Amino acid sequence: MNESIQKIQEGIIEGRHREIESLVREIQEGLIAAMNVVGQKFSDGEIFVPEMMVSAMTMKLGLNIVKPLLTGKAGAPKGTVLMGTVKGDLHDIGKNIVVMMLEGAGFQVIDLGVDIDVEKVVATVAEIHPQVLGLSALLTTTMPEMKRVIEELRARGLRDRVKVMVGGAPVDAAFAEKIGADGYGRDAVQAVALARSFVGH
Ligand code: B1M
Repeated sequence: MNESIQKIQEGIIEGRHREIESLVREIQEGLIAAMNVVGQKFSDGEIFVPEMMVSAMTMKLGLNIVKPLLTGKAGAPKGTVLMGTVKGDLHDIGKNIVVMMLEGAGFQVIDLGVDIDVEKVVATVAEIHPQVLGLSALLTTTMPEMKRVIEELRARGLRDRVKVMVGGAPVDAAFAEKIGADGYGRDAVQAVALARSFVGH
């Protein structure tokens, strides 16, 4: 068995949570680096959308293999996180990693998927009362949807009932603050830390 996978398994079995986070971060960084190469080739006109899709599908297959390692813990859920990629945006690889890591950390995650409109997000918050709402965006053109969700939560009197965390490659802490989110996760590990801080675990 690959040495890093074996270390991860041992870490999970023995509950060494500090170590596991850095090991999983290494794997994630490896996956993201590969997708960055794909993105660069796309920007340089060396590959086109079909090739980018094949790489994305390949990455998803890889993630499916890693998933059991990331979501192995049992016990009472730490809290509920509602997740989704915003309207107009179909990118879900990063969101799916965040979902897996949150599940692995003991959260119950309701994943609305991609291209989720504001109304759907807000209606689901009203219905299931999650402690945390996580929004992902990969396109600069779809980032404003995050602000719309927050504004709509405010308009319906729901803003104080849920912590909002945002993430995705073009998003940063300054943007999160500007739109009135409660936090920004640079990667899945930070997203888990943030969700934990929101629910007090
Ligand atoms: Co698209 N795409 N894409 N794409 N794509 C980018 C994002 C792009 C940067 C490529 C480029 O030009 N270099 C560019 C955006 C430019 C911009 O907005 N300025 C781009 C474009 C232009 C497009 C299209 C418009 C192309 C076209 O059709 N002409 C189109 C748009 C479709 C749409 O969404 N409406 C499009 C389509 C696609 C595919 C469908 C082919 C495919 C997506 C498949 C899928 O997701 N199921 C795809 C892909 C694969 C990419 C790249 C190559 C890789 C994205 C990725 O999966 N990264 C991307 C280039 C790049 O980023 N290098 C690109 C790996 C992933 C693990 O990282 O998503 O950042 P990431 O997630 C991280 C963190 O950001 C964070 O944690 C994750 C794990 O560490 N995170 C969160 C993410 N969400 C979080 C939420 C949190 C917290 C942390 O809290 C809630």
